[in-house]
Amino acid sequence: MGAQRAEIISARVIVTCPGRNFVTLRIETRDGVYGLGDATLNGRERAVVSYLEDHVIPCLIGRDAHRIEDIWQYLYKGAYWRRGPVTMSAIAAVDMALWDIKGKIAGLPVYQLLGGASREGCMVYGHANGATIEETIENAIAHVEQGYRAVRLQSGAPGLKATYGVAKAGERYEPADGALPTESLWSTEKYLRSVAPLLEKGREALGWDVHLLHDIHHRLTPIEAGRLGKELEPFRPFWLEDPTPAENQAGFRLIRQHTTAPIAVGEIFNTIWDAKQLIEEQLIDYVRATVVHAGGLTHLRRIAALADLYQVRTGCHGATDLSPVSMAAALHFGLSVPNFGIQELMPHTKETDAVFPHAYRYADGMMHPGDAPGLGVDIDEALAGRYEYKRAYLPVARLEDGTVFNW
Ligand code: GCO
Ligand code: MG
Repeated sequence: MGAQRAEIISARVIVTCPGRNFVTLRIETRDGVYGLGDATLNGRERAVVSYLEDHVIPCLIGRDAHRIEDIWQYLYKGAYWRRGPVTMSAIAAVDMALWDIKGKIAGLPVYQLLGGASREGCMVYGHANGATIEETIENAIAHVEQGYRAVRLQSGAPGLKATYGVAKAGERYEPADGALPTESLWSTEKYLRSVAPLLEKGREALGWDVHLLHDIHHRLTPIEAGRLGKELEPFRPFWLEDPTPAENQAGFRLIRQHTTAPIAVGEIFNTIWDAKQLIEEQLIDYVRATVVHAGGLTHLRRIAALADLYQVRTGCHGATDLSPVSMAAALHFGLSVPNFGIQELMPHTKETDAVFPHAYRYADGMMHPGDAPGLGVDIDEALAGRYEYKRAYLPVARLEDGTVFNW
C-alpha cells in the first residue's frame, strides 16, 4: 500500500562552531535526497547529539521519510518519556529534515506544502542595544535606516555592570560566552528605573511608525511586570517579552489585571502544554515557541492552530543560537500560518552564513524563505568540519546579595 516511499538509509549529526556551536541532523533517502534539521540547544548541545545518535537515528533507518506525522508520533509517544528541551529539539531536527526531504521530492518550497503563502513576507524585528540609552537609540536608528519596521530596545542600566541583551563594547551580542558560566549581578530596582526612560527616548527619536519591543528575560514577578507594563503603556510597546518565568502559567493573570501592554512568551517552551493555559485564558498576545525547541514544524503548527482560536499570534524566537536551518523553517512556517505576528531576526555572522548557504532573504524589514525546493538551506560540510565544537555556557545571574536568580 502507498506507492510513494522514500526509505531513510542513513542519518548523521554534524557539529560545527563557526563562531558559535550548531548541531545539524542530516537524513538521507535511498534515492540520494537529503534533508537538514537544526538540533541546537544552546549550552547543552552535546546532550541532543547523544539523544539523536544513541537513541533516535537507529529507529529512523528503514522508515519512510514521507510519513512525517507518524515518525513524529513514534518518537514522541514511543520514548515513553515525553517533552523536555533535549527530546523536543531532537524530534524537531528529524521533523525539519523530513519536511526538507518532502519538499525536495515534490520540487516545492516547504511553505507550499504547508498551505501556501498567507502573506507577501514575514515582518522581522531587529535587536538594538547599547550600554546606555543613548547608544541603544543610536543603534535603533541604524536599524530603521536599514528598513526595519520593528526594533527591540535593550540597554544597560545605571549601577548594573552587565545585563541581558547588551553586547560587550565593540562585540556582537552573543549570550553563550564562557567555557564555564559567567556570572553577573542583578537588581530589579535598578533595572525597573531604566526601562520607561528607554522606551520614552525611543519614541522621541523614532516616532510612532516603528514597532518597539522589549525583552524582560524572565526577571520580574507578575506584580512587578504589571507595574512596568502600566508604566510603559503611553509608549505603546509592540510587546513585552518574558515578563516573568512561565512555569506557572496562571501567574500571568496578575499581569493582565494590571496592564494592557501586549505580552509575548515562549522561547523556552517545548510543547503545546507549556502554552495551553496562557493561550486558552488569553493571558498572552504572542507565542514565541520556535521550530527547533518545540518539536519541529509539525508541532509548532499545532501550537499556532490553538493560538489562532484565541487571537494569539506567533512571534518565533530567532536568536543566533538557532541555526539558519531553523530560520528557514521559521520563515516557511511564518509565511504560511494565518496568525503570524512577527519573526525575531538576529543576523548570523558571515562565517555561519558561509557554512549554511540559504535561499531566504531580507528586504525592507521583511523576510522571505525563498522558493528553493524544501527548506532552502544547505550545509558546506568541508567548511563545517574546520570549526571544532567549543564548550560554551549561557551566563548565570545572582542578586546583589549572592542569591541565584533567573538569567
Ligand atoms: C531572545 C532570547 C535570547 C536567548 C538566547 C538563549 O529573545 O532572542 O531571549 O537572547 O537568551 O537565545 O540561548
Ligand atoms: Mg527573549
